[in-house]
Order: sequence, then C-alpha cells, then structure tokens
Amino acid sequence: MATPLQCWVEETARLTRPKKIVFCDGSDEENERVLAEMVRWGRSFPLNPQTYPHCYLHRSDPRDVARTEQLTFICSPRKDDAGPTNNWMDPVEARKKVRPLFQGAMRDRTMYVVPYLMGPPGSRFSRIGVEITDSPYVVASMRIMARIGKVAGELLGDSADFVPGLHSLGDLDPERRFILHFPEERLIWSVGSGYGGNALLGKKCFSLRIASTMARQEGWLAEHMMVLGLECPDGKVSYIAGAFPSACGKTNLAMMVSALEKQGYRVWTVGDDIAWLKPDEDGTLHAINPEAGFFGVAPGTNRFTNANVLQALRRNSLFTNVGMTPQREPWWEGLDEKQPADLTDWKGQPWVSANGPAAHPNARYTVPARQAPCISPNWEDPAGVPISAFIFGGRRARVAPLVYESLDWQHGVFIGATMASETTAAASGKIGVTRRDPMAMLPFCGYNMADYLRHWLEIGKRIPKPPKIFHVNWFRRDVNGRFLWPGYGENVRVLKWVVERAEGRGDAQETPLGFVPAKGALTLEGLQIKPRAMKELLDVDPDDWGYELEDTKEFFDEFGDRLPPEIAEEHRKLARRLGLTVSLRTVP
Ligand code: OXD
Ligand code: MN
Repeated sequence: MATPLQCWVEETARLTRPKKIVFCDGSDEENERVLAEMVRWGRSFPLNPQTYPHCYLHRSDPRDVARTEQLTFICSPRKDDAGPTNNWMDPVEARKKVRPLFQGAMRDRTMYVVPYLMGPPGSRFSRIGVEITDSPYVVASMRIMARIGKVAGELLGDSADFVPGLHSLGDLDPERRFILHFPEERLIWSVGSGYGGNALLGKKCFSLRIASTMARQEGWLAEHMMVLGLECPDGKVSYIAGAFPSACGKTNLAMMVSALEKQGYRVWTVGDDIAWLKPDEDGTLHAINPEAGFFGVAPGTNRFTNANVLQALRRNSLFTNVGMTPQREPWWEGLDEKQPADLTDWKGQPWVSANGPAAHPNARYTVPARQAPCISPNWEDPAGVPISAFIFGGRRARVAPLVYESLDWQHGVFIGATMASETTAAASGKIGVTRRDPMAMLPFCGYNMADYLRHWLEIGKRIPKPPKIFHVNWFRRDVNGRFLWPGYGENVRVLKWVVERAEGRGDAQETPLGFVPAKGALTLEGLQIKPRAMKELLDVDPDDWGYELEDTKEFFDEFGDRLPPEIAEEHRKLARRLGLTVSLRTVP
C-alpha cells in the first residue's frame, strides 16, 4: 500500500509532469548534486573558495525579489475566517484557478521531494512538512533553513501527519504568481516565485500561517518572534521573545554583541524570526525556534550592526541578490564604508551608480544557525527555553517610549494588538505613515486576526506563570529628526531592565501607558546620553496618544463584533488614563 506521502507525490507528478523525481535524504553528497544543478541553471555561482568556502551567490529573476503579500491568500471556506486583514480566495475557486498553472509546470525539470522537520529532533513542539519543488536553489535554501531529508522522512514513516507544500517556479511571471494557504487541509500551494518566504515553504507559509491555525486549535502559539537569552553576571540566563515588524532589526537584536559584556551581560541567540511557544508543566511558557538557519537582510549588515552573523556567513552560506567584488566576494551597501572598485551588481552587470545600489535592498544571506558564535547552547533543546518576557516593538519616531511594561496580561495583549511601524521617518516632526501590525503578524496570521487576539487572551489564562509583556521602541527621534537612542548593542540596557522587572526587581514608575524605568533604573554607565534625551525617550505625550487612539480605533473597527471585548475595554481604559475621550464602536 502506498503511503500518504507516496500518493501525494504520484498525484503531483501526474499534474506537473517532471522529467525526474528525487526524494531528498539531506546527505552531503546529495547537497553537492543539488548545488551543481543550481549552478547549471545559470543564475547561481560559487564564491571565492578561500574566503567564502562552500558559499554561492544566487541572482533571482528581477521581477521576483521579495515576498508578495498582495499575491498571498488564505483559502478558508468562509471569508470571515480569514478576516479583513488577509487576502481571501474560496478554496474551490483557488484550486480551479491555480491548478492549471501547475499543469506540466515541471516538464523539463527535476521534481525534488523534500521532507523537513520544523523544530529540533525529539521535541514535542516539532512538526513535519514536505515541500515538492522544481527549484534546486529552494532545495539548497531549505537545507539551511530546516532539518531536511532522512531526519524528517524516518519520523514521518507511513503517517499522514505532515503539511504538504507544492512549489513550482512556473514561468516567474507575477501575473501568474499565487501563494495559497488552505488551513482546513493544512496545505500550501505556491507558484510563480522562487524567492524567500514565497518559496521556502517551511518558513512563513508553514511555520506562521498554517502553524498559527494549528496552534489555535491545539492551544499554543506560532509567532513572528526572535528569541534570545540574556546571561546575567551570576550565570543565569533569562529568555525573551520579541515580535517586531519586518525590517525593524529583529535579527540584529537576536544576535547582538552586548554593550554590557564586560559587566557580565551576554546575549545568546535562540532564533531570529519565528518562535513556537507552548505552556509547560512547570507553569511557564516554553519556546523553540522551528528553523535551523537565518534568512536575513544583507544591506546594512556590518561589524557594528551584526558582527556575529558576519562571522557566521563565511562558509556554507547562500547570498541572494547581493553585489560581488572582483575577488568573488559578496558585497552590499553598508558592509564597509568604502565601496570596492569594479563591483558586479545584483543583476550581474558591472555596477554603475546610475543603476542604483549594487545589492538589491532586500538582498539576503542564508546561513546555518549553528555557525553563529552567539548561538545559545540551548537553541535545540527539545523542551524549549522558558520565556520570562515578551517584547513588542515597532519603528516609531514619536509616540512610543523607549520601553514600557504592561499592567497585566490583558493589557499586554492590547499593547501587542496596537503595535505599529512607520514607513517613513518623522524628520519634520510629523508622524509618518503608520502601518498597524498586531504582534508583527499582519502578513502572517493564517486566520481572522480578531480570533487571534482572542486566542492570545485565552492562552494567558492557562499559564500559571505567564511572561511579562513589554513594548520597546529603539527608533524615537528628537525634534531635529535625530535618533535619541543608539540602539544595537546598547539595547541590552533595556533588556537588562526587562529581565529585572520579570524577576520582580527593577524600579519602575507608573504612567498612563504602563510602567517605565524609574530614574536610575536603566544602567547607563559608559553611554553618552543626556538626561534630557533620556527624559524625552520615556515621555508620554497625550496629543500623540490622542492620534494613536483614533488610529487604533479605526483599525479595530474593521473587525466589527468579532473583536474581543477585552481589547475594546483596554482601549477605553487607556483613553481614560490619558484623560482622552475616544471609544471603539464595539465598546458595550
Ligand atoms: C522576513 C520578513 O523575511 O519578515 O523574515 O519579511
Ligand atoms: Mn520575518
């Protein structure tokens, strides 16, 4: 009898008509064959074998350089279950429309069947996915980002308990590109893109969109969060999980070199993008990083912003859409102060300034997590790590203080629900364009965001020792548009206070928003920062918050009656604490 996997593979082969089928075992020999095939396709090249051994540069189709949210759909039977913040397609319609794009799509290509494990082997958190793809670049990337091959195949055996993900490059025409999620069947279909989150189906598609629906049904959380451990001078490590919208420095935060290392505060990386969290028998919430690698934005990465990742990506790494030096080394804007001569740009042309940057702004590195010098010794602990605190953050030129702590879980969920990030800097003193992004999950929640907030509220009730919830903002600016806080390694000062508060220590002062550090409670030794700047960083401006409450009201109103009343209640309570009168339609 054929296994469920074999049945699906056969059915897919009948549809896509590949030249050949390869079942990936994850071995080194197989990887060499896949890399050779990738190079043969003509868009990938080995880099300098001395300075970047076993590294490759890949140039994607110039029309295919980022996740395409507008072409990403949740195909739940009812539109309401996808909610107002997701694109929705009827599952029957979706199949009818997209199936023809897979028909014969692999005719001249090899079909790779890639079983993979999200999460460490032997963990109750871990889940199996199988990606079928016709792209050797995707296979090579999946090998870095997940645990592929035998480790997953053997665990799966004859079981049907896996998330199937069908991927084909198709013809790469954005007109014929679809990234579909069928939450009922726990199925993914992606066609027309070979890039990142569109094509490495274990990442955003499975570990966030599909996993968030599984998590809701099963009582856990699948979150767009980094996880780090802060080691204190006594050797104790406390773990923090943090959600930040894309392009807010999550990877750099997770991998930071602490500015307080000499004082004994060190940061250990567990994960940089996704966390799966479950209540543990010990009464706390435990987290794993389901991924095995980092898929980070290259431009702006340098020895000041992320020295650890620079060290990690000197071997066994893939670079996508970066520039290249004559020595065949990868290069991107911000890597060093001086731009090397005779660069090749990300499209493979000799670089000239008129053509824009040498690296595409969304150029990426793909690097095995185990190669990072800062990787936590517990990053693959099957039991996960206990989370002491959540931090929610965004890019806010004004409004949000450097750090504040919620009054309780319900208020903390409200803080997560009202997260936002500005698309433009507020140099003129005006508030930039604000994109509301609850828990940084706006593009990644596989179901109605109102139900997602309800799920968060419920989970809190089930954890005897829930993590404390904080909001941070590294991006506050002064009236001249200059950043008030230095960021990067100095952020450890804030993390230190967060951990102290989570442990019931650390002095705080109450504001209408929640608790901010009391005077002297943040360790500022060795930092040139004026007391006036510190005051501004922690300031709560009722005018700004009036605007903010209006904006959140507009956002929440989209969810109508489905919005949990607790969120409306927190909105009303905050308005009252600020002495403002703004209320949600749904307020009873
Ligand atoms: C990512 C993203 O690629 O959040 O991680 O966009
Ligand atoms: Mn992300």
